[in-house]
Amino acid sequence: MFHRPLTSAARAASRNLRVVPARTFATEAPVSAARNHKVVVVGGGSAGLSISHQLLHSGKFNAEDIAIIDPAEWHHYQPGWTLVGGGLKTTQELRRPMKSLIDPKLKFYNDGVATFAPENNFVTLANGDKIGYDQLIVAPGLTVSPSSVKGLPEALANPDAPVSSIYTYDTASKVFPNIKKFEKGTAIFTQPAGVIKCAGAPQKIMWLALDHWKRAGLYDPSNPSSSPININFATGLPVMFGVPKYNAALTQMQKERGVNALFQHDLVEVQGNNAIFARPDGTETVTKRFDFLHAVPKMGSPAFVKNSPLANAGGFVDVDDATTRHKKFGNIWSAGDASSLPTSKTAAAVTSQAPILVRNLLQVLEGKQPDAAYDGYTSCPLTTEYGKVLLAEFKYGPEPKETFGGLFGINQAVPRRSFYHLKKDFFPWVYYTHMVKGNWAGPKGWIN
Ligand code: UQ1
Repeated sequence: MFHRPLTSAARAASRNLRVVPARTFATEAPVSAARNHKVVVVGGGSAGLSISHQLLHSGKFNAEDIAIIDPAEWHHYQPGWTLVGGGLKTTQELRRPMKSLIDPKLKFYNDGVATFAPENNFVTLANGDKIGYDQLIVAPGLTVSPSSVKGLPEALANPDAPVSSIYTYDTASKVFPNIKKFEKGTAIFTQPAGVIKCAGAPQKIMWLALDHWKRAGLYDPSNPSSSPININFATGLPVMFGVPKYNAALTQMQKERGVNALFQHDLVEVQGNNAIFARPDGTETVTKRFDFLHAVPKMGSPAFVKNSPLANAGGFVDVDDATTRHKKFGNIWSAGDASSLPTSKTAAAVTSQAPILVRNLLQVLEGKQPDAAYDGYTSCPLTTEYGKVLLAEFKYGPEPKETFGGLFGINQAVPRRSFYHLKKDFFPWVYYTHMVKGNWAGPKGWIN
């Protein structure tokens, strides 16, 4: 067993973690001894793994100085689920056993977090164990909630219902069979109002499906009204995309391809073949009949974050937009989907956030001020058809920040085959071979 002297913060934490005498609560198991780490990372997703391994590579930590907490058995490459919906990959090939991705020098607690105690520097696991820390990184991601839409869980679970979603592991593999089965009638693709992972994905899957039906002779973009299939994009938002430059390209595409856009239509209920949408004023609802539905549930931060002292009003871990450091607790940090960082939630964003967080945390451990600033970089490689991707890349503003823009006069709002291969082949490869291992900083390339 590895031993090291406790730091003052860890000592303070351990004082608060005294073992409760079993005889006091004869019916309860005794609380196990406290464990302390220099850094505790909540979440073994894209952010948690990148950050843990980048910290480890700094050379400033010994075995088990850093701990990761995550209840999951599997780690999923979620950016690939759009390709699963398009019939190009399987969910099984995109996942890895969580344990296989964690360096043996990191302590892994394969359990969920129940509560935070930021004043006393420990977290309590679902099993009741208390884990103390000097520095805490909170990166548990977003929770996808199919039950946020009435009737949706039942429709998704029914193998005969023409209702599917790329947004969960269990339902992503239903999407392509449904696309293939569909020959006639009204297709609706939805996007909720509110924060979701990868805000471009709800239309990525629509563009792939449109292309499939076009190739099958079931949809003619130049003459949609005489086609057997008609296609609707029902979004809670007022536009196709939140960044003006890419919105212009995608709105033109929507019009040219004969897609009927229903803006500010927020799916609230699925009832048989009817989809019911809320409108912004909150009074009227709109009901649309469908023969094919791709639904995107609402999402939010996990309850143990939302109901904690760490959360802002929206439920996200309340960190500084530039440093990623918590606004109230100086030894707490956050990156990824559960953070309050006001940018689009993607794995690409994590490639930029992780090195900033790591640099700033190491500065603080040395008694210095955080000096690295995140600019809001994020990206959305948006499939517009089989073989083409529009590579939206932007930062706070939102303003474009294109890696290849300007090079040879490339305009990333124009879909390209090379971007498609980045999305389909390069990103999934670099993700598992380098990013989760702490060696990939996205547009900045390899670390070290
Ligand atoms: C990226 O690094 C990455 O992760 C491996 C993605 O996939 C999730 C991306 O979508 C993007 C855009 C990047 C950024 C890297 C480059 C080279 C633009």
